[in-house]
Amino acid sequence: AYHTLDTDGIRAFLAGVPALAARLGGPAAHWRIREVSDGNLNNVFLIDGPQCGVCFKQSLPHVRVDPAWKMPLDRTFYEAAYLREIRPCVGALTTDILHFDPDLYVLVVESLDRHVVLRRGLMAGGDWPDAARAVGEFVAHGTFRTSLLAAPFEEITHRLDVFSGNRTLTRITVDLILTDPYRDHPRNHWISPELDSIAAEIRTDPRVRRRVGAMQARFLTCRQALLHGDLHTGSIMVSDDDTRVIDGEFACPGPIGFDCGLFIGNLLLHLFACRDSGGQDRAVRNIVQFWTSFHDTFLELWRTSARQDGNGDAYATTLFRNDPSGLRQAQADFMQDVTTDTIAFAAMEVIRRLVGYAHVPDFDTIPDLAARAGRQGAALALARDLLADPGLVTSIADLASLARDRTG
Ligand code: SR1
Ligand code: MG
Repeated sequence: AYHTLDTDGIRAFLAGVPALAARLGGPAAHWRIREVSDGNLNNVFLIDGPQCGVCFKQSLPHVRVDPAWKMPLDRTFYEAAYLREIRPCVGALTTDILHFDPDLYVLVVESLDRHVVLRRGLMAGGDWPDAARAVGEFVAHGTFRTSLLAAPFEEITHRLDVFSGNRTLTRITVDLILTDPYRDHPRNHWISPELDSIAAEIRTDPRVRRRVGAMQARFLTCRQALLHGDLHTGSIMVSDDDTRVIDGEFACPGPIGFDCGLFIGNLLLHLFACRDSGGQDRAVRNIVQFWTSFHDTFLELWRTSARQDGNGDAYATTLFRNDPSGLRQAQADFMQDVTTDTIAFAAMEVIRRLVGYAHVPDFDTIPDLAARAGRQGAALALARDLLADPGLVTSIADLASLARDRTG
């Protein structure tokens, strides 16, 4: 019997789960309950007890920020499934799942109340020198270990098939990221008329259309690994000495470059929103550090698996046992494909966050609307060029330095 819980309901719910009540400690009446809902979809509360805190998340039967947009409740089921699948792969780079209630679609995880959301921290001018490296490690471990490089196809397809059922949120991704910005749709919006012409150019350029079509097919047909599916800077919590990836409700099988592209796309948005050169330098450094960490960790996992006669069915160890240079070339080819996907998905993330449905607040730090539109237009022009000309940049280092040049 699903119903949306208010603070009294949350208190009663937690008191009724012995392990959670014991974790919080003390009498339930003493628990402090705060709503911290920040994303577009769910209700989120932090509950502090005398001993410990927990984070409570509940699906709503609609989009949180748009109650007229009705939506099935299954997203916390997939987030719980993702945490169960990924936590053994990435350890403390994500949160520990404490409880899932399949009737109320309630997910309870450990509380990160000494952390801040990376996007908000970056907007305030903060610097977390280790965060991008940690996110790269998260993506490398999470994707390698759920790919056919790591285990036989029977095991991997069985694990990925669960997430093929995440149709509600995959539909959101297909519409909001991969389709709507490239057609006339009432969900698309932007404030500044200065963006009209670049938005129109993006829709009418036949080279962009061909590339977007190819990336739609890539997202929907390339079941390379289990993806987080919504890896933007609002899905990352940071403290001085800790980084966690949260909010895995969009988890689905897909191309690894989709996760990398969304993260880099959001760092590009932050770069274009930064007006001081120190902030721009940090944004570029974060892009390069993320990629280096992802790339090096992924390949190290692959090499280790090959040395230990890993039993993945793709790039099977037996093929390369006496051919180390062949393995190195195969790895380079594989990574070039991931790089190409990453650049295209990063461009598509930039576009959808500026002229699609779900915008990002990064540019709100520029109070002058004309100046803001100038920066947004420059980000859109870069994204358009990246999609129109796949040869414009072929490495993430070149992408970061071209973006830096384009910030003026
Ligand atoms: C209706 S959901 C809009 C966006 O919010 C989520 O965080 C995802 O990014 C989704 O595309
Ligand atoms: Mg989210």
